[in-house]
Amino acid sequence: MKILLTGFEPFAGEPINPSWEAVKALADYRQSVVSLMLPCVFDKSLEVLGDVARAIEPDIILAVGQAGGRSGISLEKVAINLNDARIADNAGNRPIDTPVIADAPNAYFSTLPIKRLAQALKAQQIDAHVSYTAGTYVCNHLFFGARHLAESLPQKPLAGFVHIPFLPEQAQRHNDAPSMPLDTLVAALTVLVDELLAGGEDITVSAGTTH
Ligand code: PCA
Repeated sequence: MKILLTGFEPFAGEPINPSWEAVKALADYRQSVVSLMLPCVFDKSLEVLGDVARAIEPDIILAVGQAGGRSGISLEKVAINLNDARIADNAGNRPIDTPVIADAPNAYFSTLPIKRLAQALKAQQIDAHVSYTAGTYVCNHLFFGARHLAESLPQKPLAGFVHIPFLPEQAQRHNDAPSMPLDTLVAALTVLVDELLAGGEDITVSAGTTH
């Protein structure tokens, strides 16, 4: 089994991106993980992902990004075919109301067993939940592109996205926003990779709400 695990370079003036800090710590974990840093750039991030995925033929693509201000690990359910950038990306692009991929579906769901992944994290006392929006910036763009790519690859890899909070040193500069220490983030990704390598179906408990 091969897992392509991606993180992002820093963006929005931050010196560090927790996603890459955690993803790089899992490089070659269990001889199964390939860690890849992606540019925080619309389209370019998808080109890099596509090139590497075609070269290494992963069974699973697990993409990770920073969600500053969120607490806990967000197992993303939905990728939408919409770019709507509040700030410019690292190449100065700021698409507004454009599709990620023209003539593609409006949305894709994660093909990872996200409820089981959330449960496995909580069993290790790591705060986690299923999330129903990955936003409209580069992370949603990458998630949508990864799912679209997965449909076109011969091995049809599973593909999904996880948002993680700020590191404590970032949170200090953001009005004490929620954060997780790096060792917890690394532990969280380790749990996710172990669960994915174990394989199996998702669970059928409700992660939803009444509204
Ligand atoms: N987070 C941003 C893009 C890169 C990252 O790590 C997002 O949530 O869209």
